[in-house]
Amino acid sequence: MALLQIRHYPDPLLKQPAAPIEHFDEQLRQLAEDMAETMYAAPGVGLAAPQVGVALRLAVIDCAAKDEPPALLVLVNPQIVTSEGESCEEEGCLSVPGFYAKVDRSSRVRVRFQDLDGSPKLIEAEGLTAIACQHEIDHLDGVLFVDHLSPLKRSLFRKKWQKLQERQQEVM
Ligand code: K1U
Ligand code: ZN
Repeated sequence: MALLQIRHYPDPLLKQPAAPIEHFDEQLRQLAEDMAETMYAAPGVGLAAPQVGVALRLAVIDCAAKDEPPALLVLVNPQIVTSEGESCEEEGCLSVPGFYAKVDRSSRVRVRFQDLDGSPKLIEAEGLTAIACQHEIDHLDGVLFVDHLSPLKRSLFRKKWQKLQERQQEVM
């Protein structure tokens, strides 16, 4: 097991659509395991492979509450097949640390994916798990949550991000 380095905005890999996974081998299993460890350590409720520098369609999600047992979902080649309802909740992103914003999403989704053996699966998700599925699948398509913001909010984000970077340069 290993902790992986999480890439931050504006890393170009975060803007690149990831490639479908075709080989269900030990290397894929190891990547999924390392991504789960990295997500739990961050801590986060999801992580997509491009965030750790791997342009493949793999994501891990665990939205279990602290007092519940872990409920790890490993999604290989996930696709949203149906979306229903509306939600507008505050989101953050491990690749955009320190910035949070409300994002319009569907409140319920059905996601088709493959497991680590390549077997097809279907889940129905709502609440935080539905939001995490949409957030992580966006990462696989090269989309960040800030891309969903209005032009005005996005320009405020860019200014705030620049200031954060400048402040970080000052303390280094
Ligand atoms: O992909 C990522 O950047 C991880 C991100 C996913 C996310 C899913 C749903 C809503 C917002 C963000 C995170 O996990 S950000 C951290 C986070 O939301 C969290 C961390 C600890 C406990 C609970 C939530
Ligand atoms: Zn994210």
